[in-house]
This record gives sequence, structure tokens and C-alpha cells, in this order.
Amino acid sequence: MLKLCGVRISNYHNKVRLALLEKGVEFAEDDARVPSQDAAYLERSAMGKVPWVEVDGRTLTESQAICEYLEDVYPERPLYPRDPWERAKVRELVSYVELHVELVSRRLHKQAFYGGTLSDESKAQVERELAKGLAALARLAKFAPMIAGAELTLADVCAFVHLPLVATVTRLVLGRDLVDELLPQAKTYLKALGERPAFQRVAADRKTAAEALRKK
Ligand SMILES: N[C@@H](CCC(=O)N[C@@H](CS)C(=O)NCC(=O)O)C(=O)O
Repeated sequence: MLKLCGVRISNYHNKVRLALLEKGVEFAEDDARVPSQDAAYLERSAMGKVPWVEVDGRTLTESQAICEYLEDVYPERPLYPRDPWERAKVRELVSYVELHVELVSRRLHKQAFYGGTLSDESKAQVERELAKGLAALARLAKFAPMIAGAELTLADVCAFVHLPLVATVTRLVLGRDLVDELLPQAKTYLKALGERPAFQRVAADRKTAAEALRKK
């Protein structure tokens, strides 16, 4: 059986977990795989990051590669439309959310979560790039009612795990919620998504994992 390895406070781990749950795929989970640069760990995950999956003694990293694999192997409950153009539009949205928004906001994590300090110049640079990425996402997002249109897709899974984290770090470090400012429809959309059972479960488990980490 496929095993998902990582930690439940990771938005990328939760992306894969949510995709598995929405697709109704049976899986095992090792949720104690804290990222590491140890040699043995790097044998499994070459960047020392989470998540990865183990299938028949083999490992696969990178959440997007994993989700595409899941789509190929378990097509019954799809997270992509059938039409090639619409499939590409979903991948386009995933890229905007991850490359132009989440990855940019990640540069604020050092100050938001790890006790570091960023220079005013670095913060201003991130703020500019993030504003550009979110404005671009706002041009593409449909919210009709899902981000790519009528159906739930992997782009919704990504929006759900990444956007709240982006909002939190911008509030903590920049003193403003850039997601709310530049993508105002996100609040109602994310709330409605959060009512779906799998989404509810992943959000609740993320909260439990975050509380456990705070108590350590
Ligand atoms: N592109 C990767 C990103 C994964 C990622 O950044 N994971 C974070 C946790 S959310 C991590 O393992 N960070 C540890 C590190 O950067 O060393 C994916 O999509 O799987």
C-alpha cells in the first residue's frame, strides 16, 4: 500500500494527504518524518524535504509529481477535468499558487516562525513580488464556485493548504493580510471548501499537529 511520509503541519504534506482523501485512495501514513539533512534521510528525500511517498519499496518526492502520479494510477475520482485545455488551466493555477505566491511568501517564514529577522529591504521585496503573484492569481481564479470553475480540482486542494498560510505569514511579518487584500473572494471560498469532510479533517489534524509542536 502507498505510504505518505512527512508531517501534518506541512502544507505540501497536506496537499498530498488531501488529494489522497478526496480521491478515496487507501494509504498508510508516517506523520513523524520531520525534514532532515541526515544522509539516511536524503536517501529517501533528496532535498531532505517532506512529503514523499513510498510505493513498493520505491520513493517519490515533490508534491506535484506525487499528485500527478496519483491521478494516473487512480483516475476514478479525478482531480483534473478531462478536457486537455481545462487540465492545463488547472496546472496553470497550481503553478500560480505555488510558484508566484506560496514560494515567495516562504521567504517570510524565517521571521514568522523561526525567530529570525529580515531586513526592511527583503520584506519590501517579498511584499512587492507577493502582491504581483496574488494580483495575477486574482486575474485567473474563477471562484465559480471552485477556483478553476464548477468542479473541485487539485488547484482547490493547493489553494486550501497554501493560501491560509500565506495570509498568516503576511499578517505576522508585513502587518497586513495580502491574501485578503488582493484576493478578497478567498475568505468565503476557503470557508466553503473547509466544510467538505476531507478538507475539514486535514485542517483539524494540522491544528492538532501545530498545537503538539507548540507544547514541545
Ligand atoms: N516543492 C516541494 C516543497 C516541499 C517543502 O517545501 N516542504 C517543506 C515543509 S512544508 C520542507 O520539507 N522544508 C524543509 C526544508 O526546506 O529543508 C513539494 O512540492 O513537495
